[in-house]
Parts: sequence; C-alpha cells; structure tokens
Amino acid sequence: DYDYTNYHNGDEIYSFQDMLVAENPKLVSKIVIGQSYEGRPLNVLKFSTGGTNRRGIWINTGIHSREWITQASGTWFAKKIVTDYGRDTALTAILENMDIFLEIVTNPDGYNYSHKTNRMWRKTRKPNPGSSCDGTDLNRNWDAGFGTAGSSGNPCDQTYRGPKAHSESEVKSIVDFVKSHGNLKAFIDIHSYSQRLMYPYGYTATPCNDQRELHDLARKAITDLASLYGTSFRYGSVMTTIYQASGISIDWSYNQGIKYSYTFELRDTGHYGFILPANQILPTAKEAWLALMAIMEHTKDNT
Ligand code: 0X9
Ligand code: ZN
Repeated sequence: DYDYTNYHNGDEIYSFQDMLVAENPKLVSKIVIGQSYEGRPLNVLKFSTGGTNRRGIWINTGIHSREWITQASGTWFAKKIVTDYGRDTALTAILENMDIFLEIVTNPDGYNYSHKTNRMWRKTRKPNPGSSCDGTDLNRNWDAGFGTAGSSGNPCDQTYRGPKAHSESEVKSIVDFVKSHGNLKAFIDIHSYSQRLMYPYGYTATPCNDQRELHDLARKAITDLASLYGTSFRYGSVMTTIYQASGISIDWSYNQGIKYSYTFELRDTGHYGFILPANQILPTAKEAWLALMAIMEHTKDNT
C-alpha cells in the first residue's frame, strides 16, 4: 500500500498513478500529454464521472522539482478525490458537473535529479547550448510577459526563462492540452514554500480584470485552510504578494480566459523551506485541500 506519510521518487509516483487507475477505473484515467526532455511520460490523472467535454479544473504540482511537498500533496489529493467521491457531498457535486485534471510530476527529469544527485534542483535538465549550466525554469517559460523583468536570460540562473516561450516540452504539453480541451475553468499551479495563495499577475502590477472576485475567493480559501490547524497564508496578486515574476503559468492561463487561475506556495515559511520533514506531508495536504475545495466549488457555481 502506498505510504502517504513519506516522500517518493518519480517511478513510485508513476506506479501509484497506475494503481489508482486500476482500482478506480470508472472514475480515474491516465492521459499522457507528452514526454519530458529525457523521455519520461507527462502523466495527467483525469477524474471524471462522465459527460462530454465537461468544464474542467486543472491542478499541477512539482513544476519546480525540489518542492517535494507539492508532489506528495498531489498524490494525497488524488487519493482524497477517489475516497470522497460518493461520500462527501461537496466533492461529489463538483465531480458530477466537472472533470478534474491532475499532473503530479510536472517536471519529471528535475524530480529524478533531485532524488539522485542534487536535492535542491529546481529547473528542467535540458542542456543549454553554449553554456555549461543546465535547465530552464518551467515557471518562467510561459507566453505571458515572457522575457520581461522577473526572469533571467542567463542559463546559470535559477529563473532562466529558456530560449523562447513554450520552448520546454513540459510547458508546451500543458499548453497544447489546455488549448485542445477548451473548457477548463480553473488552473491551479502548486508550489512551495512561503504559505501564500496568489492570482494574476506576476509580470505586471496592473490588476487583472477579475481582481476583486479572485481576491475575495482567495480570502475564503485561506480562511478555510486555516480552520484546520491555524496555518496562516498571505494572499493577493503574485506581483504584490511575493515578487515580480514573468512568464509564469497562471498569467498565461488567465490570459487564455481561465478566470480562476491561482498559484499556491505551501508550507512552511522558511524554517525547513524546500526540505519540509515528511511528518508535515499529511497536515500540509489536508489543509491545502480545504482551499482547493473552496476554489473548485466556487468555480462550479460561477462558470
Ligand atoms: O519564483 C517562483 O517561481 C515562485 N516561487 S518558488 O519558490 N516556488 O519558486 C513564485 C513565482 C510566482 N508564484 C507562483 N507561481 N507560485
Ligand atoms: Zn516553485
């Protein structure tokens, strides 16, 4: 049986995904949306109770490989969905109206490298021609303010944006999937750490058109989150809450018309940082789930 209280490598998470599909074939399926630079599959779990091209909610974890609490939480979310469907009224209502798409290992090459070689690896593993530094930051590679302040053109930097927007297959595969689906209503990109819930924009200080609604929903979501263990999250736009960041996923998804675009930074606030002890996996995932539920419910009722 899968141990949710410990961290797992990419192969173990792939096995988990196949097991979950095998055990819940009516609810869960696996979509391979592409492959990573090193040839690993980009797996997305689809949770669906039927219908044709229902409204969808996109959730991804692990764009930054070293943020292990996010892949671990994603795994727990997957299990939570199959456990709660048919038992929890709110989640059941969501799944009777919408599909949920969950990509847990969004940067598989980086994740493998963070297990085998360098625990603090953030970017992809694709070499950069003319540089001895490897990797692109998958959260600076999107076509939304790409190349402006808040990312780096130096391949040796942690926020290297890559040669052009969507140059990385790990990003392009999501872009193609989101566009071809055409009916996604929420896009949620989960990171760690610093305990924040944020909405667009990261590349500009100009408020997005839906700022008021996104702000109020963020407040509701972090209030629900805090109700479990008292964990406090800050919230606001990326630019005003954390720092200027260009070419980020949720700015792209928002500009595609996906109104409920949010990004989380899970526990903690820096004591352990990216190396969060495994005994915090369950509480981190459980509290974050309450915020996700608030966003998903609101999306169901307002799109
Ligand atoms: O720098 C980032 O990409 C994010 N922080 S992290 O420590 N996870 O790398 C912040 C950028 C905007 N926020 C998110 N999209 N989470
Ligand atoms: Zn991150």
